[in-house]
Amino acid sequence: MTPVEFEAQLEALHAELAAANMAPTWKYVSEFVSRQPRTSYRPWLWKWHDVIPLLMRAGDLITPERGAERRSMEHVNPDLKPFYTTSHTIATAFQLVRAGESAPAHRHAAAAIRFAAKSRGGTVYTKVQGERLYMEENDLLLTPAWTWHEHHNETAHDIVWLDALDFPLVNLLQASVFEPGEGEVAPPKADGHSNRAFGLFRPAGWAPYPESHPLIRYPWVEMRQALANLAGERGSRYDGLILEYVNPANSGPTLPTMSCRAQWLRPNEATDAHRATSSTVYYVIAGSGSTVIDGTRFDWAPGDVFVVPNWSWHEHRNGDGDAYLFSITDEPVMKLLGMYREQPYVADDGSHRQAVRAQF
Ligand code: GTQ
Ligand code: FE2
Repeated sequence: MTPVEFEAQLEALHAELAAANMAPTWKYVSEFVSRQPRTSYRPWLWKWHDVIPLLMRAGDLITPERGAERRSMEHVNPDLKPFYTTSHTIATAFQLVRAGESAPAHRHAAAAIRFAAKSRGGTVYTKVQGERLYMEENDLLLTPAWTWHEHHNETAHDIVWLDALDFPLVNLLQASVFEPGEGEVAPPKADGHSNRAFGLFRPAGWAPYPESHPLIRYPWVEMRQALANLAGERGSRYDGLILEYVNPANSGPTLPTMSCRAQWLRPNEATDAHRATSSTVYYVIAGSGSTVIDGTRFDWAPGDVFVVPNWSWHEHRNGDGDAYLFSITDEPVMKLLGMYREQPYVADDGSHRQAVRAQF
């Protein structure tokens, strides 16, 4: 066989394989199993001051009476527009519930968390499986997969919170289910039921401890105090003092698909860079600083939201005050599936911090 004949026969074979819905691994193996994780989207940052005026305009235009089930706005990564998602596994949104409004009960396969970004407290709550979870500012509430949830604001003030859902992952797995609620969706429970019965202490043998997510409200005052108690510690070289919101039933992550964390960056603290196969969305609770992601510096201030894609180098640099970040990561998914990997960053000169090439 001459080289020319060989090429012709190979090309003919490839064409017939394609026609038979087969693909030659010898040609495409690097498409199937790439040498490094491939990330299909870029880091991005949404400024509070750009986004909130839009949410307020929706507050006037979109009302429950006009059939809006929820008044929330998704943070859509410019590279993930067809999916309306923030990272490839997590979608965050800001939701506005005006004074006196409520949003009806529903449940879905996608799990959700709410972080009460702007609340003046009082009778504003999400009812989860019949239990009212009140929202003081910066509290974390959980709506685990397939739990009934409805929102109520009985105060005289508007509330804005951050939603995070795992629907990108649910949709990738083609497992989405949604059910609207009608009438009483779950037997009512007393206020504080979960935290009293299933929090730090549990009934010893005389009442069931069945719920896979017993704790569904995490007050900010307690997280803030827990961080303050660690003031003398160095913390993580990549994140400073960072704590995970734990599921007390199994000491595992907040939810099977999303781990929530809060971190305290002390004045002028600068962390080392690393990357991991997980992706993370951050919400800035307080303070201002920057995060360098793959050589681009993202400056953040209170209320801003930014996404660190999977396998992207990132490090945090705080300003000269205290900073607090809240974050949601898909790390538990990757760990559960045995796909979690991380790598420390080392520059040619041995430094663990990135050179900044561009500024967002
Ligand atoms: O509040 O139940 O941002 O179901 C997206 C889907 C919020 C909610 C979102 C939802 C909700
Ligand atoms: Fe929902």
